[in-house]
Amino acid sequence: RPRVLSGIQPTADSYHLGNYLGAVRQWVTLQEEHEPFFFIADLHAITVEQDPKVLRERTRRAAAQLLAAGVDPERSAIFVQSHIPEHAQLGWVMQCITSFGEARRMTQFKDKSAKGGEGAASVGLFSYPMLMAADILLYRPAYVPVGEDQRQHLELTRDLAQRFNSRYKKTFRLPEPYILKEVAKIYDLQDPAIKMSKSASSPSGLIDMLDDPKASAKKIRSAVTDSEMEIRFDEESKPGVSNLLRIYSALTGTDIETLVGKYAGKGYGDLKKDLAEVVVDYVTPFREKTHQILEDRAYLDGILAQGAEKAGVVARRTLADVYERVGLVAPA
Ligand code: AQP
Repeated sequence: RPRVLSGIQPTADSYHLGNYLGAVRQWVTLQEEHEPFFFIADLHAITVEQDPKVLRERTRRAAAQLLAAGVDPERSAIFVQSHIPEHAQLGWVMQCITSFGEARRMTQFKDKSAKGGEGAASVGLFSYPMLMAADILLYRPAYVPVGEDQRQHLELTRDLAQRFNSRYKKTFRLPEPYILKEVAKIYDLQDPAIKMSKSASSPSGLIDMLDDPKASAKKIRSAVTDSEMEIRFDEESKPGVSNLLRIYSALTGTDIETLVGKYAGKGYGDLKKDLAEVVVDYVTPFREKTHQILEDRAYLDGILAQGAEKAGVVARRTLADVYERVGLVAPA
């Protein structure tokens, strides 16, 4: 079975709808036919300052949400990135084969460092894509399910894999991005020109999966649309309505065309009211399940230990190959 690998950062109390639809939901379907490795990216989280107590709590919450979403620990290795030291170790090797210029071209760094100025951003934030390349290449996966915003990092990962393979010896498999067009980018409800994001969205632009469902319903009902009346899918001129249709379609499995037909002659209010109900029905059991899982910390930590054991075997083997190929002397 081909391997899949993906990660998510524990940088919020809850996943938002973009993380969930753009990434995590694909993890659940992919685990059926693949050998999956899914991790909580706590080392990535500390590229910006974190409260240690909150980070620990969020790491467990992130894992609990994966289980609540349907990631099955019997099929998938679910683990915490920092439990596998090879991520940081291979990350260093990746930094050493990346040029400063190509790291500089990463748009996420430009965006994330724009606020405080490049000089204030951490070196870790700058080298984040090289750690991400290591996260991926360690497991030699065939596919990496992510949202559209990660495409550039994945291209860098492929470039680095290729560079390493040709400079030393074929070591890495070139991973393919697995990006579902329909949900690759879920937009902010208040500003449909930007992606739904924990750092850039206002609270009313973002649906948290663990938020009070009533609050989420309200956010859907007050989503920004446009001054026309007609419900149709047109991302250029109707980004707000198109975003709502995408979310509606993804949560119900109804295609957008059918939805447009269903709402012919109806108003934005009808669409929003119905979608608000769909969202409530979707997040309510997810939220309950997550809280239930969080109550049994021993169970959760046990799953993370089991995942780390599985991941560690693969990661150690890859790193040993890499160190040997680079010319590092193995300890006697
Ligand atoms: N709006 C989105 N639509 C579709 N997919 C998305 N992802 C994030 N936002 C959207 C995907 O979610 C996965 C996990 O993301 P992450 O935890 O690594 O954080 P991120 O990519 O940095 O996204 P956030 O949550 O918006 O955080 P900030 O605001 O810090 O950038 C990834 O696969 C991502 O593509």
